[in-house]
Amino acid sequence: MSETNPIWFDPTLCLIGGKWVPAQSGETLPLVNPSDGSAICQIARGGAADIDAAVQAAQAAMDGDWGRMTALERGRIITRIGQLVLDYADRLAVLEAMDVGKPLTQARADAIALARYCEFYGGAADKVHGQTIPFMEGYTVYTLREPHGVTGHIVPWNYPMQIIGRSVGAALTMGNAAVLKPAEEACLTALAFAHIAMEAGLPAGALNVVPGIGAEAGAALTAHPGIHHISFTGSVPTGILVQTAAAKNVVPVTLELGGKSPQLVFDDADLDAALPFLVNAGCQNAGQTCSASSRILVQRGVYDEVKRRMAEAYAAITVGPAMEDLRMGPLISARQKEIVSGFLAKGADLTIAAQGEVVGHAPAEGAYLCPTLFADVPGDHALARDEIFGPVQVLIPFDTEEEAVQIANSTDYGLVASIWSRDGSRQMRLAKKLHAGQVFINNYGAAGGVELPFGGVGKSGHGREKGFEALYGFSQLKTVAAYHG
Ligand code: TXE
Repeated sequence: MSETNPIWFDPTLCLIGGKWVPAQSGETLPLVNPSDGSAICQIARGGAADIDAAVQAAQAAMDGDWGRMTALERGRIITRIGQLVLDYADRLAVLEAMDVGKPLTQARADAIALARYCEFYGGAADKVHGQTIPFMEGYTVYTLREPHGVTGHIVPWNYPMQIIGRSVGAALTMGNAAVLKPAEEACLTALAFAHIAMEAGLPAGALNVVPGIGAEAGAALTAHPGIHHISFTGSVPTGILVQTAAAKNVVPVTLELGGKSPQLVFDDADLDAALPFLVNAGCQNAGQTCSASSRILVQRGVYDEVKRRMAEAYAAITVGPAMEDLRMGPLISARQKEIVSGFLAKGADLTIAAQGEVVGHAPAEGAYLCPTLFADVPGDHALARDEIFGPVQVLIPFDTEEEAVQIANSTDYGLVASIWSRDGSRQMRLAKKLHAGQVFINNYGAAGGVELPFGGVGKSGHGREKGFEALYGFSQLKTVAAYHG
């Protein structure tokens, strides 16, 4: 690699059993920079044979040194990976910005979050305890938390570092050996993370990385009989394919499938506090966030003011190349721009309250789109129900608390929700009523909080990641009943 090339490793290789090797087919895929449409580099086009080799290498690690390590030793390695990620944070941020198109500051925040996952999980490794259970006379009964074995991780392109941290980090912490299939659109930081993990002393085979196309490497991973748990983050249709393939091997899955997360703003809300969260939760990462808040439900008494202030904020948003570190970068790809543009066309009958601006010098080949705020949107409109996964938010007016809950709960999804109100009773009441895996009160945490259990209900998926719940999810409970008289 040349000195000016920010990629400090060979991106065309897979990591299998501690060795960096090309795909067995010898084939590669292009990685495209969404800021200008240019080719970044080639990556391996892994296939079923590479996945099979990776699963075997992972199983060998489970049967070898990695499988014999104590929780304390594993925790030290994961913590050391986190420390190295901090050392590499600036370089990781450049890779993520280039690959995903997210502004440099957001990419750096993702690198810090990756480190934070490693710190949190690493520190927790020896604190996941079993129970002793009172039982019949003459017995001692206790539980053990054991790894599943070989875990498969299919990661999307929107937050590669964060999702690898929360999923692979937790799996390794609990002593599983992981096979990671990053997204074909963005996988530089997955490869970088693997290099860093090896540098930190992770034993060979504990982490294996096979880039490739979803229908090839991804499908091979989910169907492989040597996999004992699958963690998937992505779309609903692909999640269904993953769960179906896993069911054939009776393998547990964690699915995180996005959402249509609402923020409920009541007349008594502190609007000064709410405004930045209302806008940012829709615009962060150009709206390509599983927990993006794409629906803003506002009570009539403050509706006009919220609309006016959000419109002002939108008009000030500038969109441009990731390296310029503006408020927003391009979407991940021309394909994603097409998907989001399709939704914008469906909104032709709606009122646009405001749009941001793509800077004039943004390359025409980049996947840029103006962020758009729609006003007065009926709760049953396609733009108010479907996940758009782009910089689009809808404002929906409501009159009563009951109506707000009904609209909030009316989509197929249930990932995150927030309540903006000073009324404590209402906060508690609605926290229970809202269909969501996470409810924020007077704040909103899109993709934040490594300590906070995270996951959805309904079509947002099932299983919980982050926090100690992730460690429970990446382990299985064994009950030991000893009779000693
Ligand atoms: O998702 P896919 P795509 C949603 C979002 C977006 C839409 C399409 O609405 O517009 O999905 O994005 C791998 N077996 N989200 O096409 O197909 C693929 O290689 C196994 C929400 O990128 O779900 C990639 O690694 N794996 C979401 C990963 O699945 C397969 C994040 C995600 O791709 C596979 C991303 C198969 N048959 C998109 N096909 C979120 N929850 O944050 C693909 N893959």
